[in-house]
Amino acid sequence: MSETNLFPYISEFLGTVEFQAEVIQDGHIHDGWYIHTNHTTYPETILQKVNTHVFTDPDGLMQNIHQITSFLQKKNPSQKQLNLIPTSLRKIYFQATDGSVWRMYERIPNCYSTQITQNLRQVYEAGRVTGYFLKQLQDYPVHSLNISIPDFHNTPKRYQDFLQALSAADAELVQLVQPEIEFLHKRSDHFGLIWEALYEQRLPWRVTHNDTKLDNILFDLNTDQAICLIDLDTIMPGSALFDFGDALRAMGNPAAEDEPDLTKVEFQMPVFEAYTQGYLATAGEILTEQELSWLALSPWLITIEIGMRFLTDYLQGNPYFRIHYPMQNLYRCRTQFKLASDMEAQQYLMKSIVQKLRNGMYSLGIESKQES
Ligand code: GN1
Ligand code: MG
Repeated sequence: MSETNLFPYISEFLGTVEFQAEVIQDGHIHDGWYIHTNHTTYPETILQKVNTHVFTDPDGLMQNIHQITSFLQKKNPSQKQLNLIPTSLRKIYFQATDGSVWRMYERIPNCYSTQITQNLRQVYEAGRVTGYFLKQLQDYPVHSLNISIPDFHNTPKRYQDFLQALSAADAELVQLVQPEIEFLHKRSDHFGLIWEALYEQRLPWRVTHNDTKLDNILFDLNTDQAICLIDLDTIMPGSALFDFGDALRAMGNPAAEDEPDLTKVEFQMPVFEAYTQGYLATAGEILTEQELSWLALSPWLITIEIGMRFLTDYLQGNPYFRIHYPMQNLYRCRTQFKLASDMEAQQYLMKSIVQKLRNGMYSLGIESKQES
């Protein structure tokens, strides 16, 4: 969409302003632009056109974002975070006559996000801010949230979707992905682990972000401290383990998510340690025994789940994740399966790192709550 075509949407939020728009390249789901304007209160903003094929209840989604950001703002007014800019009719989003849904956020100044981990300090910070998010929302009425994407981290359901895509796919494609198919079949008995524990109340329902990869965290340009989580679309009831696992599958990889050369993709144990340390520093005191005991396991399950989603999309002709070249979703899947294999090989070490950090936590007087 060209700049001039954005004017009607921008003016819904900011009135008549002069502006320049810069396309945001890195989201897989929505269209987005940085908007620079001569507006006195909101000179720097982010405009997004919500993908209503993925988010079929945009109103429910926007209510979640509004409620959660307002709640967080009240809890800690000094914490910088994403804030929605209302329309001139005081609505939290704008729905155009063609049905398209638009929203605008204030852009937080002097910060950056990155796709690839630059140092362990940054990783620690990412863990700390994600644990803080969990902790700040521990008394939010979790089941009042709308379900923006049903079954988002329902791994057994994702496996069923994969099997369905497989049975409908071209024989040639199926041939090409034989190793990936086998990889999934071999591990499928374990896919229900977290989801079933949640439903059986062995794990607590929590407000979770559900997309905690590194590029969804803002860092302060001057201090490198993590400021807040962004991309709040998938905030829903879930398990803390979804967020912990998803973060590590993304941060533990020193290469790109679609790196075709798998020798460059290797799960980084120092990243696991630094992230866990940061996460426990904020969330450690509220996690249950069951959550703590699965910290080493959750990155493995979530990594497989997301790899499986990329593979399903590839088999279906890529209707979901935005691609820039035909093989991209298959390459994305392969990096995930490589990371998951590394985690399998290092599961024992991962467990012992969690144990060591937990012992440190106790010695600092931060005790975890027992399972409720
Ligand atoms: C998508 O929107 P984005 O690019 O942050 C996806 C996540 C995946 C991620 C993989 C709503 O996230 O679940 O983990 O791509 N979001 C949705 O990079 O499906
Ligand atoms: Mg997203």
